[in-house]
Amino acid sequence: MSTEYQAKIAALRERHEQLLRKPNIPEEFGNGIYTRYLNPILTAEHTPLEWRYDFNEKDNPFLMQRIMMNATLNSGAIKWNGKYLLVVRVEGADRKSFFAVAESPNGIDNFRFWDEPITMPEDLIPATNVYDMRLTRHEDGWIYGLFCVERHDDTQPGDLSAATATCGIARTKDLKTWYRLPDLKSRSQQRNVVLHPEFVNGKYALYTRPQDGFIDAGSGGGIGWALVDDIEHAEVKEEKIINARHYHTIMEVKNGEGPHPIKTDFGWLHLAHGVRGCASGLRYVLYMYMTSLDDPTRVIAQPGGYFLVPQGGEYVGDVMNVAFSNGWIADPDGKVFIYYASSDTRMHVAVSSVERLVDYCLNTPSDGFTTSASVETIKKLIEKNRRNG
Ligand code: M1P
Repeated sequence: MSTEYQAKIAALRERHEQLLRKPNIPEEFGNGIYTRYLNPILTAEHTPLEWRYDFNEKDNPFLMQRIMMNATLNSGAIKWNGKYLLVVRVEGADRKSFFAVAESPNGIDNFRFWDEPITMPEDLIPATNVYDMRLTRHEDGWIYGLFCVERHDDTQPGDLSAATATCGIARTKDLKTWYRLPDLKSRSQQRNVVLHPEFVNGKYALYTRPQDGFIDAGSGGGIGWALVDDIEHAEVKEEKIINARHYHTIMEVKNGEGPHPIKTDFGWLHLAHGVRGCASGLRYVLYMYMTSLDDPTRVIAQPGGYFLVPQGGEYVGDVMNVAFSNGWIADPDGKVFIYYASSDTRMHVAVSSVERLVDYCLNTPSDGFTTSASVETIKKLIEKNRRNG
């Protein structure tokens, strides 16, 4: 290898290392609910150079990227051997998403991909695309990954963009070797399906998101709940909507469960996304709600409006105006790391605590669904502050 080529590789590696080691910085003035960190934690540029470059001078004299990466987004999250692990949706320039693990020692920076992407076994009918894994360490002893499986909708042969969304299910003990189970059977298409971490009435419990088409939630109603007898042959037989969409809210068009809920003394904490339409297209924001410990299908609190929205540069990306989360980690000391993607392009972290999130859920006014209800809520707070001097 020529000295010049060696120097070019060294410079490339040095730049990459600098990016991976860049310390993250918390925002100075947050909203009291969580603290956002200013730098994205993962971008396409964070993917290993070995995935993108052929380092053989003879074969790649111009040191070109042979395989380009487009985005790192919607990541499942889990604490594993003391490290903060994300199962990242990496998207190549060819538009195909695949899963790859990135780990950090502290959850906020220094994320590094493992050497190779995950080899996900196929179900009987191979997928065209897979994405958005939700990780659940289930009490049955397995770690499950539930994800969206996209295939062409062959009932519409003339339409090259017609697709179907199904929930893929795989499980692992080490996040390296994955065992694929049959896809979830369901009358409707499904995306954003999440496995509850505990058995409920001796059954596996799923948060579902029934949808009429690949994009349209349509008559789906909202976030559903289904009990499944056998995870190795999972089927949605009965489904009830536990968190419905509502006119003129942040989830008027669609919603979907984020990561699996966090258990607290006061109930299950849920993070979800809501979608509404506006002149510039769809706007994806995050919101929260809580369900009862006795009955995880009963919503006991739901703050009105959004919890987190894209900010500044986060608005811009492949799909503009999107905040999406399918991963968070609650540490034993109560700290919560919320991993979210902006505009289907890059990953970020915001940090909060179980205590704060419970306070947020239980004490933020709910949506009164009309302007006058919102004004009355504001006036009540003003009055309370007057009384407090
Ligand atoms: O592009 C925004 C998001 O759109 C879909 O989410 P939903 O099914 O709720 O509309 C998903 O494709 C998701 O990956 C994507 O981030």
